[in-house]
Amino acid sequence: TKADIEWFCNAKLGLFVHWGLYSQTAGLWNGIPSKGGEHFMLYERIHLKDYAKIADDFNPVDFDAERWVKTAKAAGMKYIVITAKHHDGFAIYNSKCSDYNIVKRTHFKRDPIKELSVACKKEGIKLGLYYSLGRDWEDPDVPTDWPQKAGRSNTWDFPDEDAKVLSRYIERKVKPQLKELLTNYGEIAMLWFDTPELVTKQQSREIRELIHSLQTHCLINSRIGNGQGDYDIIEQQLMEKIKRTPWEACLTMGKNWGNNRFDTIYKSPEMIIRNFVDIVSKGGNMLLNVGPTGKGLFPKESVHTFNGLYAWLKVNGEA
Ligand code: FUL
Repeated sequence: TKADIEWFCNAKLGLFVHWGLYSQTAGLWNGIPSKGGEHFMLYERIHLKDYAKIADDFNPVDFDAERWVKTAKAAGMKYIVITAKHHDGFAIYNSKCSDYNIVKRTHFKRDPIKELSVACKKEGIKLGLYYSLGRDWEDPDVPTDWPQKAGRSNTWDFPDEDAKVLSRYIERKVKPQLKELLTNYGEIAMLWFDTPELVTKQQSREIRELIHSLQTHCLINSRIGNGQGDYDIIEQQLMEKIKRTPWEACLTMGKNWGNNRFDTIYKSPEMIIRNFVDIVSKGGNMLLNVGPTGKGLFPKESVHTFNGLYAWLKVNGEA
């Protein structure tokens, strides 16, 4: 309803967090710079059994949910959206319906989404979850639409495209995982979906209904597909024409979304602030991305930007 989206229309600024197995390798695979950032499993056609081994080393002992949330809050952010599951299919929460997750596969064994939900509640920050809908490189049932749309699915472990049935993946993994995410972590402010191209209108509708049957006030971004979202997304292109409001522009500070040691050029705090002013003046929110390291820390370049953002907001009465 209109009332549900009101907080979002006034939020202006949120923190996007891309964090997963790709944060551990951070651009290096077998000692060689890999192609593709958080998409490197796809770009390098890495077999699932090899990619899954990253979990043996992924032990983010420095992860401190409260510190993350406080940093975001101090920089004027009103909400956080974190990758519960990115395209690689690996969940960074305790999932009962897929063992391919941080609690079952890593020595870390903790549930970051749980810890973040507690910290967000304490600090009065809203928590949203990114969920890769149309891409999942762990699942054998996601068709690729090859060659027009390369990369949607894992064609190297699961080459038989004719055998793939998207609805099987949706019923087996997507819906059960969404149920978990909307049941086990208190109030979820929004679900941030991605890559819905092959999802049918019926499927988008069913997913929307499922979400609202569990949490009536949960917002949904437009990438649930088929016009079933509550707000529009603009990714990295700031001057694009806005089709409708409410809307949100998401941008990275570097080049990739996930932490990458070869990301050397970061947008300056000034550039981020200029973008922020531009977005907000057109009625949007800025969802600014950070890619924490494999140890669970925000890169120093990002912290520098947060500080700059905070200083500007303070001077201008926004913080
Ligand atoms: C894109 C993804 O492919 C990127 O990895 C990132 O998550 C961005 C926000 O959305 O579609």
